[in-house]
Amino acid sequence: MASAARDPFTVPTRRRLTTVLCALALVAGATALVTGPAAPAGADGVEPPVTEIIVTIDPAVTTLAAVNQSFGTTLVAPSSGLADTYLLAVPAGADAEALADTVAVAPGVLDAAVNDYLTPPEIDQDRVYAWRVYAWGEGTPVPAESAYALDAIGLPAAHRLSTGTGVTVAVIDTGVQLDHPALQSSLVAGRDLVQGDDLPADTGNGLDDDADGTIDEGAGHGTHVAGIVHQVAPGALIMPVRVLDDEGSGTMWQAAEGILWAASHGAKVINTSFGTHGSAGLLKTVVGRVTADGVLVVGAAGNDGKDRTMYPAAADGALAVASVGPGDVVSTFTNRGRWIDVAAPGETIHSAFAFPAGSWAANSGTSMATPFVSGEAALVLARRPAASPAEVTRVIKSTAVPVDTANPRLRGEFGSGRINAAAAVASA
Ligand SMILES: [Ca+2]
Ligand SMILES: [Ca+2]
Repeated sequence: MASAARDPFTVPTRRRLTTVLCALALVAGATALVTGPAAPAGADGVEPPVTEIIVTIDPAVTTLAAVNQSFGTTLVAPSSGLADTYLLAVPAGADAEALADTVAVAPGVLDAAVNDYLTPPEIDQDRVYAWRVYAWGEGTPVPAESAYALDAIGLPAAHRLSTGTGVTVAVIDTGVQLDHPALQSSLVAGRDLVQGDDLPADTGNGLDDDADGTIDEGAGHGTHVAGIVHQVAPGALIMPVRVLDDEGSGTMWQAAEGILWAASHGAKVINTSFGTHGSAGLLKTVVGRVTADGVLVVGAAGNDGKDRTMYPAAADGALAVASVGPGDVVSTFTNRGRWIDVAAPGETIHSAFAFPAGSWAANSGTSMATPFVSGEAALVLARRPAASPAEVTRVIKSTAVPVDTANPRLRGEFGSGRINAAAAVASA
């Protein structure tokens, strides 16, 4: 089971979008527990140099042609949803960062930044999480170590009032195993922005493309996240949008395009279990845009174990989600701070997995906590389809349970506290 090696998504050398994944367990048959080979700690991936910049202009002052002429850049693509915003290739040999700084202060340029890499927080080579994988089977019981999560948020009671029927949740991630038996019937058409096609499958190529010593460490992340949304909101539809490759790496532009695509194709909730610690102007703009259009963005807080903002979670309008374990004790890996909105279970979370195909696995991370909140939002929206992102946020936050008592040394660092889906649905 070579698959058991998929590990932490992190943001290695460059400011990649960090996805937050943790430990998964794989059990073959009903008995054998198989743990994959550990990833070599500290082996940072080697990302190719950034060769693109993202530029927004004021068309009353300048033109794209004038920018390209001045700086030797060439158009790669216009934004699919933002006016006057372009992805440009820098001239061969040019330093993208330096060029972005120069372009940013040119007349008529409103913003210019490098098209940085992004990754899920779990893909962090300094933090080795082991996926624990279980073979798929109808009726496979949720392991006891994982059952606390569903109880903590009052899911059985919530499901008596809502299962999320009629609400589409987009999972912007590594794709989803499209024929996974747990998910197949819930999936709607999605988009693969890594390969540029309509099949956002969550697959690996068997190669260590980023030369960090771990093969396809990103693959499986999106399937696991989608499986959590499905457990929380089994009546909701899931829209897979692939912006991260099998090494867990994507770009700011791909993430932004994925969010825009989902919002314009019917998603009411967008799950972003990845992020960047770097300059995220484009992501802030995109979150603002889709929020104004009535779409709620839910984002992982990150797995750095400290007060460190990650985008899109920290963007205005997005719901930032931290992680707690049993008893509402906050996870050692979770990011924290005044910018956090809520916390959700994120330790040893049992969900669908793609390696081997059709399996289940357990993992930990703020990437796992985030889809609990996305699923909760779907439960609320099924009851109140016209609710705005701000109204859904208000319901989720006002019904959350404070965690200060369980974490006295971290008072005020986890927003409104741990979500309570039963209370949220009852008050929706
Ligand atoms: Ca790798
Ligand atoms: Ca690969």
